[in-house]
Amino acid sequence: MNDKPVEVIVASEELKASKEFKAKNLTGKYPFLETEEGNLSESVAIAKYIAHGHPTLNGTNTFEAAKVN
Ligand SMILES: N[C@@H](CCC(=O)N[C@@H](CS)C(=O)NCC(=O)O)C(=O)O
Repeated sequence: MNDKPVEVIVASEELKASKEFKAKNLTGKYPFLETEEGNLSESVAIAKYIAHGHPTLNGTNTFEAAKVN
């Protein structure tokens, strides 16, 4: 994930109302992340996905990792 570009889209009401977007984002809530592996919702799941494998975002030891969680 660290070396992949991220495109941030602030969804307009028109985009949110589109059939294509509703099919991707079943909950209709934000944040929402599209990845090559599939789509994710829930902010904590998205944050953990982004932080996975990063040298410091998940903390540098078990205690820090617990604080992040
Ligand atoms: N538990 C979800 C809550 C997501 C949520 O309620 N997001 C709000 C915005 S903060 C939302 O999408 N509301 C509907 C909308 O904006 O159309 C998470 O942590 O991601």
